[in-house]
Amino acid sequence: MALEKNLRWFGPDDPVTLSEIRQTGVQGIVTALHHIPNGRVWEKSEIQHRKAIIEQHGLYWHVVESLPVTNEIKAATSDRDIVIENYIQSMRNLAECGIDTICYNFMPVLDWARTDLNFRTESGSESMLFDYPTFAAFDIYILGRPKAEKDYPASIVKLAEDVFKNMDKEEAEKLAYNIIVVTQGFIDGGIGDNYTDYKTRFLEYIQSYSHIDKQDLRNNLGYFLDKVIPVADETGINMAIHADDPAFPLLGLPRIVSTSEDMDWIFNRQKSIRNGLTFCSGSFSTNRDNNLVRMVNQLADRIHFAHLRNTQFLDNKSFYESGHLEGSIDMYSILKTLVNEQKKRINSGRRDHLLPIRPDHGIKILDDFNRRAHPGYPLIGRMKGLAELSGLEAGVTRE
Ligand code: CS2
Ligand code: MN
Repeated sequence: MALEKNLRWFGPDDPVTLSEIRQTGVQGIVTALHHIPNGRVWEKSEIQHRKAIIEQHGLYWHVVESLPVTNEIKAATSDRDIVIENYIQSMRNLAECGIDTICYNFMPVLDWARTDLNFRTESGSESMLFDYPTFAAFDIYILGRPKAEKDYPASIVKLAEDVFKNMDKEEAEKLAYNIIVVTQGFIDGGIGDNYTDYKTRFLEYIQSYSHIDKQDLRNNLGYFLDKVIPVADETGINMAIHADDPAFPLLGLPRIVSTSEDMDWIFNRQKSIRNGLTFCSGSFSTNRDNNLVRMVNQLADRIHFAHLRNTQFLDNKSFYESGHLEGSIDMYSILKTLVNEQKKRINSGRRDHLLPIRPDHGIKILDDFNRRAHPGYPLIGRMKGLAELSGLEAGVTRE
């Protein structure tokens, strides 16, 4: 037995094809019905159609990433019950089609955040960087969020000012466009290219959370879990909440899936094992207070899906994606825990013992420079990550 290997595929519009993915040796595809607007029901016919395409390529689909939890639910607007009803219907439809794992996140407004999508490394490959002062420059000076400077230490505000002064107009606009549009649009249908006034739209979104603090956001997640986890129990679906990326508050908005304490709160709210997580090593690692090895051990029995990648820490909360094995986190110990967890599940007769993993993101290398792919999702770089993780797993298992 081995951990189930997957790659993410963004559907028929993804420049990376299923035949290419098949050649990397993975068993499964992790995907979503990206063409269905957020909050609408995923009809069975649509799910079956997508599943058939994947299976025709000799691949398997049982993990959804993501069934988006929309703003109505996160911010508890008056429409949230309607959207939750739709969510539940999608869960039922997925279960009837044999899909048993749903990854989702509860980050308000912004999913993952990076300030440089073409960060050159020494070897000439390209990675992604989160530079905290640059993010602050975006927030305070480019977006102009009211009172934004209050959310940063004075030293960061000072650095941000310098960053901003050294940028020309075009660079400033590109930074905003990358953060608001380029990294969000393709993920779960955030603000896409269809908005010309994306900065205004983005500020309005942030504004709609002005009355929501950490406890309120937790209550909104709790409300959602109270409705969906009983359905997960009934249908056999594993719900897998994704870690915040980065795992600390941004833009003055609370983040509640960042630490061990957050995970305890979530799992106490609904005790069923179906209420689980997507253990994203790269995301959790960005909070320096997190001890990843301890976390993976504590959370192991609720890990329904794992995203594996490494980060290299820099000063001031900054970091870049350093590949899958190299970097600040101990991937060996993480994989070892996952391999042991799989054994435990098999021995105790747990049916969900496939333990799907995927290399999260990849570094742009070699022929990736001649090909199109979404930021973070180049084929060759991800395949390198997959190979490294698979090799490490083989060693851990043999040992
Ligand atoms: C992903 C996340 O690309 C990525 O960084 O790991 O964006 C993830 O797909 C979502 O947060 C899950 O809802
Ligand atoms: Mn992830």
